[in-house]
Amino acid sequence: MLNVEVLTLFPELVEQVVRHGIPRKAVECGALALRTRNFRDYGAAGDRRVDDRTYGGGPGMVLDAESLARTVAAAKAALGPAAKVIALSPQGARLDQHWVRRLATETALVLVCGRYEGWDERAAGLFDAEVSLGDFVLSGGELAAMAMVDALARLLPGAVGDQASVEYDSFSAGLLDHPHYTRPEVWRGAAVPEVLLSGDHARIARWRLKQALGVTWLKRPDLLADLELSDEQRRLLREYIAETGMDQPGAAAPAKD
Ligand code: 9WO
Repeated sequence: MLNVEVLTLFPELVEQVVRHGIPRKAVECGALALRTRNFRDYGAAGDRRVDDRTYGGGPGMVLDAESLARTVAAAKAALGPAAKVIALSPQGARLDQHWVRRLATETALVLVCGRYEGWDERAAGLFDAEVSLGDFVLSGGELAAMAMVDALARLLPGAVGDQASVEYDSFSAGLLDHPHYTRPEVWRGAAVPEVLLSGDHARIARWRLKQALGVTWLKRPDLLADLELSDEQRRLLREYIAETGMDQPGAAAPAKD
């Protein structure tokens, strides 16, 4: 059971994440609880004001440290002192599936969503970690927090009907996903690979692993560099490279004559 509190000026935005799909199922089956807490209910000035002008001048406002600290304290009082406090910001460490897997084993998380130009730097000591989805700026941390909740929800036991589909998913082995096909067998002249129609499950599994290795080699050689491939995986990748006639990571397919 994972308890998540999201601290935000836009609670109704964040609550949307559990209205659909896997996050909704995770809540329904009791694997996930999502609550929001509005900084405005903890305004340090005694009113609903939680932002102030920046020292040093310039445009823009920042969340003041005391309002943020009070909101975090209320969240920790609700969730218990073991709750990890994570801020979403472009300054954070890059979130990846390793991080998501580790966070999914926690019992309580507080996700802090900044707005405006961010928060008073003196409040950053309240965070156990700062996390970023990538090198871009949003108008606030909410969409990043929602993405995190979604990524966490699908790892919680019970949330995904077929747990095998989580295990075999993209990134489960540090690889990109293999290609997928559905009906019809021939679409605009393009046929489904014969092996997928064979009913030979061992052969299909081998083909899929080979494709996953090959696609990762082509599109994300950096991911492959982080892996220790087994002898079998090496052999499959060599086969993929031989079959597709490409011998350089990132190389385009040679022109067919
Ligand atoms: C605003 C800004 C304005 C001019 C130049 C640089 C600037 N940076 C920011 C900024 O970082 N604003 C943040 C808005 C303050 C914290 C919450 N906000 C946020 C979070 N924007 N983007 C994220 C985010 C979070 C996770 N992954 C990617 C982006």
